[in-house]
Amino acid sequence: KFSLEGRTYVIMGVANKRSIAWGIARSLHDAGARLIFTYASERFEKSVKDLVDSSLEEHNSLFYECDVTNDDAIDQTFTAIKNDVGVIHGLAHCIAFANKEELKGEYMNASREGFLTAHNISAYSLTAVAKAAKPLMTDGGSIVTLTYLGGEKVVENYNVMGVAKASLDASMRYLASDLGKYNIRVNAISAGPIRTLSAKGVGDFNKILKEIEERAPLRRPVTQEEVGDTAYYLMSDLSRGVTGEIIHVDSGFSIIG
Ligand code: 0WD
Repeated sequence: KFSLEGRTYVIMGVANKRSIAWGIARSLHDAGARLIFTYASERFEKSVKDLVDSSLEEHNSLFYECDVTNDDAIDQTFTAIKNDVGVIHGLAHCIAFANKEELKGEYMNASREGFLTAHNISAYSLTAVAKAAKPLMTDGGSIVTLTYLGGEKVVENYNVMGVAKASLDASMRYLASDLGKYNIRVNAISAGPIRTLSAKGVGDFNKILKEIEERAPLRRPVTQEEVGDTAYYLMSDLSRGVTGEIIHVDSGFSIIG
């Protein structure tokens, strides 16, 4: 139930060693999984490969470019993965983007273009990659996406990204409904705030972290490793009865009113 040996997982969204996707990669690697990394553009290729080579012992990882705004790129990536490994057992979708100017002030000022960009990259991409990954999950599978409290409640400055996360959460449930008959599960992890490249774009991020230290039941922020271990649970057979669920890995902050 615990080992992921003999299994292959696609990890989308490692930008650097602070990325939540990287915490997931390490947990799955430690459990014996083979990993496939995708990155948004050539710009990230060397840094992702160097990070994997220098940090993961005895890995036989594969690497592919995949810009999730491009349907052809998604098709090409999953066709290449199918040709190279055949079957995959899961996919971690750790991708989001909104223009920085949308992540401060009032939500009402969201531009049409900013709204569409955030939804395109942060929400629609899950549906597009789930569809492309399905034919490779012939032994069943587990798809995990990363969401945030800002999709359930109003979080200051999160604005259009919160609305995109609400769309992501709903997409996750509809996909869980579609894919359950193929024994493919789809779940989300709602992570507490973690200082990453993406988090830098959110206005007053320090204030958000401080509030966690003061008010979250565990009185501390969560780490990439903690999110990684929950992803490991969701990828493993331990969670075989769980689908369409949002698991909060947030020091309990979401229960506080
Ligand atoms: O506090 C936080 N950091 C939280 C993050 C709290 C709760 C949730 N999350 C979510 C984010 O919204 C996102 O969905 O976790 C996910 C991962 O975010 P992260 O680890 O905080 O951020 P970062 O390290 O910047 O990774 C974001 C990835 C990058 O990776 P790659 O190597 O693939 O480029 O999203 C990528 C971004 O470049 N990305 C894209 N990937 C493919 N196609 C695209 C794109 N068009 N745009 C952005």
